[in-house]
Amino acid sequence: MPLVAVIATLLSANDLSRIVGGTVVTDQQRVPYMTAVGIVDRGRFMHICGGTLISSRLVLTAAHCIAVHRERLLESGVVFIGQTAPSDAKSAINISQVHIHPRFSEASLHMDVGAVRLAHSAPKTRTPALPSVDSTYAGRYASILGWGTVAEGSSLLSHQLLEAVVPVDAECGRYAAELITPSMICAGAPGKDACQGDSGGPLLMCDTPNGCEVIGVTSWGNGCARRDFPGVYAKVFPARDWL
Ligand code: 4AZ
Repeated sequence: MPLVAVIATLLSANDLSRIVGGTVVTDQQRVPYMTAVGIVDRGRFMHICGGTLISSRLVLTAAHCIAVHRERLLESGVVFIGQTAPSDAKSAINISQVHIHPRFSEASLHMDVGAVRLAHSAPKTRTPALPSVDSTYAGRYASILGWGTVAEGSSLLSHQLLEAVVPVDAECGRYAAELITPSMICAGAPGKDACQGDSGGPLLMCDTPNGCEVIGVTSWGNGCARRDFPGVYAKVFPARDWL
C-alpha cells in the first residue's frame, strides 16, 4: 500500500471527536514547525509523538518518547514537518540521533525534554523562539497541538492536526504536590487537553515580544481533559542551555 493510503487507514478519521476540545488546523503555514515523530515499519508510518522544529536539524520532543522507543527511532525513525496530515513519504526526514536531557527521570518525568537530530536539514521555515525568561505564565493562555488520541481511553489517533487553547494553571489542579517537580508547568481546562500521542508536542505562548515561544513539551497527565487534572508539560526554559 502506498504510504499515503496507509496513513489514512491508520489515522482514521473520527469527526465527532477532537484532541479534547480542539479545532482542526487547516493552515499548516501557521505552525510550519509542528512535527510528527514516528517510525516506518514495513513501509507504514507509525506515529509516536509530537515534536517542534527548533533549528534546521533539531526537533524538540519529550524525553519519554525517546526513552520508550529509542532503538526503533534510531533504526527507522522519521519526522514529518509542517504537514497538517503527515502523508507524503517523499517529505519524511530520517532521524540520525536521539538525545535525552541528562537530568530526565523516567520515574517522575522530571525534565521530560529530548531532541532528535535529523539526517538532513528541514526545508527552511520559521521556528518558534525558546523562552528567554523563566515565568509561571499564571493566568495566560497557550496553544497545544497534536495528532494524539481524540478522547481519554481512545486508541484512535487524529488524522488531522488539532489545536486547543488552554489556560496555564499555576496551581497544577489537584495533583499531589510531590508529583509536580520544578521542571513542570500545567495547562488545561475541563474538556480541553492534550492526550495520548500528543506527548512531545509544543505548549506555545504566542503573545510575547518574540512571537510564539515554545514554553513547554507535552509530557503527562491524569487521564485527559478531566476536571482538576490539567495536562502537565515539561518546561523548556530549564533545558534551554542543553538545547
Ligand atoms: C500521553 O500519554 C499523555 N492529558 C499526554 C498528555 C496527557 C495525558 C497523557 C495530558 O502521552
